[in-house]
Amino acid sequence: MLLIYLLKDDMKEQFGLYLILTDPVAGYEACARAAVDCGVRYVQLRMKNGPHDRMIDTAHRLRDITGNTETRLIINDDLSVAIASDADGIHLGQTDLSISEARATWPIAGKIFGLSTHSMDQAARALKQNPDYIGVGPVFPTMTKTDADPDLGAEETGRIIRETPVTAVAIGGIHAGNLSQVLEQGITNFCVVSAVNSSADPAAAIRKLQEIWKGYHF
Ligand code: 3NM
Repeated sequence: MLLIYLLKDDMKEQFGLYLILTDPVAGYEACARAAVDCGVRYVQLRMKNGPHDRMIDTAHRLRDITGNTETRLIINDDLSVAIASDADGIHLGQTDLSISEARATWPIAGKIFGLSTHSMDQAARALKQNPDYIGVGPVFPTMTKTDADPDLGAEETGRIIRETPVTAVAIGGIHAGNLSQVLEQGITNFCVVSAVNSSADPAAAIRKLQEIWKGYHF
């Protein structure tokens, strides 16, 4: 039994902060550079509105910044942008194309396919699609996602993530003031938008979150 749990945990990446970039006050490039400098493992480009050309252009610029670094670039939703910029992966929502469709369209070894989930049931069903990781949320109320599902709370998010045998990332309403509540549930990976994007000094905002995380993972 212990071995099964050890093997399950082996499949899970432990990286702490996963940063989504949406309209950062400091600008996309400054924010991506801060993430690279702080050793953030994942940066996702999530531009919901705006011309496709601008998204492709921004993705290319972020690719230049993250290329040959430890930081992986993930594109939200739009597979054509992920392919055009040779990103490291794509993040899909429950109503986007399926992971198997995305893998079939982008059959390059090593690309990362992530999926959002919003309940224990969705997380369990997501596993059938064999994602590289799942998002679980919203943990807390969020102003960033207008059509967010009801918040799960830290405890239920923890229960879902502990039950999930693939890498999972908690998301939604997480900031320096409540991150401890998330980490206390044994959750290792967490994602933020506004906690960093709203800061004029993204490196400082990132480091603050990383310091809190280090208090639980030394
Ligand atoms: N996805 P903030 S919540 C992009 O529940 C996103 O899947 C969510 O932004 C989900 O950190 C969310 O500013 C918004 O609350 C997260």
